[in-house]
Amino acid sequence: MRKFRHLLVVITLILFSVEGLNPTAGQSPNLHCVITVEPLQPGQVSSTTSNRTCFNTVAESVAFATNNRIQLPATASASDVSQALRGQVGNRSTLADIVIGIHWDWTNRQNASIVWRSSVGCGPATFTVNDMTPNGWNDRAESAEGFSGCNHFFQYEHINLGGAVRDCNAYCSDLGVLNNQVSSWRATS
Ligand SMILES: [Ca+2]
Ligand SMILES: [Ca+2]
Repeated sequence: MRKFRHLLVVITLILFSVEGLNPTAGQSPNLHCVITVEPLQPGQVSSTTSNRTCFNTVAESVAFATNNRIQLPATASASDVSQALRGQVGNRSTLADIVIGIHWDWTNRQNASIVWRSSVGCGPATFTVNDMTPNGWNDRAESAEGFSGCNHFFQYEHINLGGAVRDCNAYCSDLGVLNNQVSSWRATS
């Protein structure tokens, strides 16, 4: 029994020390995540998505998302980020480093975010994520922005592009009745 207790203590210490590696642990860490999304292929109902990689600041998440093409100070605001992304060059890359859209937890690009990136922008490609639950973003977004030719960033109330829909065009500062309701999305040129 004592051995088990020791084991538990060791496991707990390991978990705490991993958390302790995070320099800003305790200050809402890892709020800003990046997911790679593949272009929708013929016959697919949803794009293939990667696991999330998360950071403490949106400057870090965007640097990661763009393979360091866009590097901003840690204090960069969400609108600084948006402006930098609007100026990103090209819409096709050998790397999955093109940001195609961002969802924000609150209105006006505030609080946590999820950055969607790919190797190509909209036009050459379209994107559909038919269920945001595995990405941790079901019924969460309150603002949304499309980039890289994704001029129609559709937000849907339910999974599988169901229920009410809103086309954000380039940007929805406030998803209105769809606040904390969005469960799937589609991006096209
Ligand atoms: Ca929210
Ligand atoms: Ca929903």
